[in-house]
Amino acid sequence: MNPTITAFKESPDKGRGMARDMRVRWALEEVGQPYDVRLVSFAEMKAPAHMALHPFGQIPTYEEDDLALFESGAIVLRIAEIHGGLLPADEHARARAIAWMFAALNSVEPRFVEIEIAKLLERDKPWFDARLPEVLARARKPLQQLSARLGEADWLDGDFSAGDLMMVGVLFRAKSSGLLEAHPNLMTYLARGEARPAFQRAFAAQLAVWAAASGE
Ligand code: GTB
Repeated sequence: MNPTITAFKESPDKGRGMARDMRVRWALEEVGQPYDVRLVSFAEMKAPAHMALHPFGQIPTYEEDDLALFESGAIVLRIAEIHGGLLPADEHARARAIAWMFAALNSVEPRFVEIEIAKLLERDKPWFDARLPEVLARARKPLQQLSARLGEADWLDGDFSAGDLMMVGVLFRAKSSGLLEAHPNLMTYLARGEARPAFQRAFAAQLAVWAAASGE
């Protein structure tokens, strides 16, 4: 049986691929695992059936036989562990690829989520204009460091891995911040990830959901 993931019935990003089902779809596409998608509304996400799968009432979730998972990082790791192609065979290289997954999720993504939250929810606060530069500065730092580490390499540590999938997934969401342009090597790295056929298939699949829902 195919695994089933959940995604927004109507994504607020209108199919721009910003929601975190995108990285799960991408991982499934990279390993060639067909999957089913259950689309959920915001109300359905908070209803008991979905809350039993996801304690925070969010997407994505992942069901494979009697295993149910939440958290995009844990889901991508599971996919990478049971299929070939996303984690190196060498034990140390594998551990390093997993470290890059954690780095993407813990050291880079939160800084950009902070920017999104500030712009979305704090614009009307009297301190917004003073705070935003601080928030942006905090996001610039890990980008500088990531750029320095990547250098002119194609991928973060040898061949493309789940670490790159997660990092590119995070940078893809960070594009709208306008902070990536300062680092041409990160822009190239991002473009290299986006050009992968599996990324393209994942993107098209999530866009098709929006197109069907909106009639666009
Ligand atoms: N840490 C979790 C993970 O990595 O899986 C975070 C999951 C999460 O944030 N899910 C969001 C969600 O379900 C969707 S991805 N939100 C609904 C809710 O909390 O009620 C975050 C997201 C949502 C929308 C946009 N957008 O429209 O641009 C971008 C990103």
